[in-house]
Amino acid sequence: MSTASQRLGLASLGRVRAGGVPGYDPRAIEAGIVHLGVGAFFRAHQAAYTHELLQEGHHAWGICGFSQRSDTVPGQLAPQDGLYSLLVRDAITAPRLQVMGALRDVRCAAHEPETVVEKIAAPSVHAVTLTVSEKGYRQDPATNGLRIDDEVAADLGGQPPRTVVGQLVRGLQRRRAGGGAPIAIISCDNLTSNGAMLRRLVLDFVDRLPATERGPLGDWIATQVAFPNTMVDRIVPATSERDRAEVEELMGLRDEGVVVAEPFTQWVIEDAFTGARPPWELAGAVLTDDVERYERVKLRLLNAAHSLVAYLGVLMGHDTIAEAVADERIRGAVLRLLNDDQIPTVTPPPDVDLSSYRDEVLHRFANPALGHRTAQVAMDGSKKLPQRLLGALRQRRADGALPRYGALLIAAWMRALSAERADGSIADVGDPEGDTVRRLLASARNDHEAVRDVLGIRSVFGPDLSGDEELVEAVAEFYTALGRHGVDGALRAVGG
Ligand code: CS2
Repeated sequence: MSTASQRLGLASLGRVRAGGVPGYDPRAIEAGIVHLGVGAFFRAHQAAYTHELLQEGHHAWGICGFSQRSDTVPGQLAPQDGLYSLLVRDAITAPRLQVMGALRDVRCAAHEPETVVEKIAAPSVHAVTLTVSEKGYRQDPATNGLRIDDEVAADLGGQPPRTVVGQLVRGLQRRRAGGGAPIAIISCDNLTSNGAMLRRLVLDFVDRLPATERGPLGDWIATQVAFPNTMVDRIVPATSERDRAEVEELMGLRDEGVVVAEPFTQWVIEDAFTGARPPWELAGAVLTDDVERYERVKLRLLNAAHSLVAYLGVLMGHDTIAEAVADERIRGAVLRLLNDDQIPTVTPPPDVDLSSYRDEVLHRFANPALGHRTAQVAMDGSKKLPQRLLGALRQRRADGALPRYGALLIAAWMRALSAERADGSIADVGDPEGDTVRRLLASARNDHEAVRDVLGIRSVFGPDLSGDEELVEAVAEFYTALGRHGVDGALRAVGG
């Protein structure tokens, strides 16, 4: 039996056997960035861009990162002095390994709400980046404003903040009181106009504060705080124990914080800052006035296709995205979704050719080395579909078209939430609306009624879609076909 390897950390960095190590001294960098949501995507994306800046000598741009509720990532990285490795995998070349040193401090916001506020207020900090997932923002889709649930109400009442928007506002409030240096708040989640949306939620929170507390905070935020829109792209599967073992083998050190990613990476950031900003363009990020068109292309092509591959894959028993997209039936359906229903709704930026983009997306999904699980992409569909599918679907309906593959995607999501496996257990597709959907499905008298009821969930489908009889019919037809004849039967029905 081999003895346990030594843990990755500053003291053991010199012993890294294979892979790159930081060309800078992580102890000597300053944390000019605060990040909320230190999951795998952030560590393989924004932190990797920031690592490149540090390699170039821009030492003011280290990151102080916070998880929201979970101790897992702080528990993995604190004993490693914030160091972790990024393993880039593709089908052809050997995996590439790089130790990242950009994350200088990793904490859990739930345990240290005061530290989050203090860091956002610190004059040495110029940017707050966020990857808190679609549901982390607590947007009310009926109003596009903040959803005032119990936790938001408690944050408004002045408790140490537990919600993302509460943390931002309390941090900004203190920052203004302490001199008011400008700052950028940069959402890096897959949401339409993510910056504008977050700005609105922040101002909504401020508006609800008692007048004595609010003072001129809203005006200051409106002029001094930038909320650039961004488009982020890199496929980052959840890390498995096998990945950690492989890194240990390659590196000769144990790294609990390994993240795995594909080679492709893209970051488009709206060039709308009010103060100093990290020069991420040196690491390949694109700064532009026109993020929206990039973001539309990405959400409506890559993310929508991903969801269809994931739900059909879950229903057909394909464990990974690569396996699912290698199935000609799924691949064919995805191409139809993109060509018929999604591509007609986007106007690409001048440097993007939609057919090449589509083909590249399918090629990226096919990367067999990633082990990206269908169940991971299938998660939280009720929060994802409005962003990636329903906007395009509404646009097609307004043009008089019936997006059949879009309807199939809704039907497949509904089936996946209630899908029985061979052993009779329910497939484990996590979704905040999962219980509601299952309840509605169980109480409906027939599939048509079931679909109408589910499309009546306003927080997902808005006030309009359940009244769209033609759409309800199409979703119901495919939902029935999925239940009776499986994916093959449904694909026959969709194909007409
Ligand atoms: C995926 C995304 O899990 C999902 O819903 O569609 O996380 C996708 O991998 C990224 O957006 C790629 O940039």
